[in-house]
Amino acid sequence: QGTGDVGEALNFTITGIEPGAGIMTAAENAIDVYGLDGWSVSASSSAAMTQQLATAYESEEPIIVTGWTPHWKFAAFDLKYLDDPEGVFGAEEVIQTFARQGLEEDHPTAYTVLDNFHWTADEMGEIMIDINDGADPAEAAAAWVDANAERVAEWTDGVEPVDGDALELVYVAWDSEIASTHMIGKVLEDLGYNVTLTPTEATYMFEAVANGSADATVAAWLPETHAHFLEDFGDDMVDLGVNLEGAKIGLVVPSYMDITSIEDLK
Ligand code: PBE
Repeated sequence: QGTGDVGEALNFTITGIEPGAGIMTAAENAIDVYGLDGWSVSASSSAAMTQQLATAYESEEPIIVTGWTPHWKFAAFDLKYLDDPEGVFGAEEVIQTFARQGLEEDHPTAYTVLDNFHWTADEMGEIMIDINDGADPAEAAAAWVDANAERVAEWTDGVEPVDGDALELVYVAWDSEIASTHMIGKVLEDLGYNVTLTPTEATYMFEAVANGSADATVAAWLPETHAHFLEDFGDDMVDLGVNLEGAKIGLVVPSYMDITSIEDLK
């Protein structure tokens, strides 16, 4: 199959996720930067994207998705990132935690735990894979917290338990963030908080933390993916630092496809 055929076979469409995700903006930029005339990125949802990926994969059909790591799809399917010689999708990303102003004074226990929270892509992957295998996110998170008491103790060591204080974490329903938010939410529940997990769109996630209507998010991808949100809201949030290293975004295809670079889509 010549690379020109890939575009035709795909109707010149990259399978995207939720509008508002940083990776959607990056994919649009890639179309510009690489001069992929006629190509577009279809917006849908993360769940729809992985469904289409699974369907294509089963019949070894071509598909290009907006993909990211950590994600269970790399465990479930044999996939590869397309090379990005222009660096449109950035290099290595990290995931950061942001709190609302005043959280440290109002809820010092939660603030300390969120500040301490740091784990690996593999650890996040354990929960994601569980959820993809059919576990309820809350149950998968609870099972992981139970099985990883030593890890959790690194974050909770020396903090004072509370008695039912309300706490709200905001996130977007990306698979990675479903896993992390449910996990840290469970840790905070176990310390006595009455935790609400609120799924929303990316802009509102940052806006809610910036205007103080939510307490924190563990779902900020930097330095590239959410840079534009940080410009808008960064000054009004408290940066609690990196909670995961080694994240990445890009265009992802099944390994059986014979293209290797975004340039091959021209
Ligand atoms: N993602 C997952 C998000 C950040 C986390 C890569 C889909 C985004 O593109 O904004």
